[in-house]
Amino acid sequence: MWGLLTLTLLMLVATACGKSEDKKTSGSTSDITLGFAQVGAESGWRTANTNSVKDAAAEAGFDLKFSDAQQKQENQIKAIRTFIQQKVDVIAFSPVVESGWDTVLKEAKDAGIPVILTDRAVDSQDTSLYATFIGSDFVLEGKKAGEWLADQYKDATADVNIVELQGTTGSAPAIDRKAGFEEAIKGNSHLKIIASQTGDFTRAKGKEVMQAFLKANPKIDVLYAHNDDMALGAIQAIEAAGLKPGVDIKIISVDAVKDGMTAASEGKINFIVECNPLLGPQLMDAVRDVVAGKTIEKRIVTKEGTFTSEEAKAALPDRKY
Ligand code: GZL
Repeated sequence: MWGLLTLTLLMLVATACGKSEDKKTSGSTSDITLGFAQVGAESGWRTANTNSVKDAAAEAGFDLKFSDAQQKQENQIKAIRTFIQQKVDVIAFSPVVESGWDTVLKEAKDAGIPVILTDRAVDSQDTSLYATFIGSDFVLEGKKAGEWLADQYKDATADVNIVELQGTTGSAPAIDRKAGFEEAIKGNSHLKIIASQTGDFTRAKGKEVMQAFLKANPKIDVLYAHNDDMALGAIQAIEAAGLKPGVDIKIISVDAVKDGMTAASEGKINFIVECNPLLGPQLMDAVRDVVAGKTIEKRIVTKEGTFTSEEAKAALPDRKY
């Protein structure tokens, strides 16, 4: 009897010691290598997001391998494959578009490397392909934008012509911000989206598409831009056309980065929905937990608010990005 008990105890200790050799369960974080495949550097939001990831990885003492995909899915897939060859401990990325990830995510899974999604989601049906998604609720962001507009025009008796600058085609924020906005305004038949086109989240494209909107539509009352950078580009086009942004054309935007908040404080943007880019600390906590073998929430939502022009003016001095 005692012999069996002793043998069992010895086996338990051996197993524990054996496991402690494997850093994946020992919880030691000093030698964690994280591969991060970033979308690109298309906007002020993206720059703030990249800085947050890099600063938090340095703070955590992780070895960060970082790649910038210049908004191309094939570059992100290449980076993920490189991380797999390098046998990193965890892979994290912000998928530039929702679809086309199953194959490379299966390769990571087969290599035993956990994947964390940050900022944008994928449409993979197999949720075992990633440990968690850390980021905003984009449908809610679109709803907040639409609800503000619906309230502004609740007593409208004539049509209100809206033009929409969409984010990158096929990306989760573009799909969901559009859906949330349309849901929120559908109760008022006067609110009409008369033109909607992608500005790819960039200032240059936002300006170009807004110039085309202005040429094709004699009466534009409202611009809904899926991010501040496109709104700022559109403002240049609106002013070049001799119109006053925020007055002749009401502007609603998403992100609340410093340049957007500055435009809002000047009354050029009327309402901004915040989208928090500072995901670095939450990501490193998730990396630590995954390496330690802990189970984590499948969805970690970031907290964020909204700003009218007045609120943006008050908040601007304290903004971190
Ligand atoms: C949203 C993020 C979007 C921002 C844009 O989480 O993916 O991409 O709204 C950025 O500014 O380019």
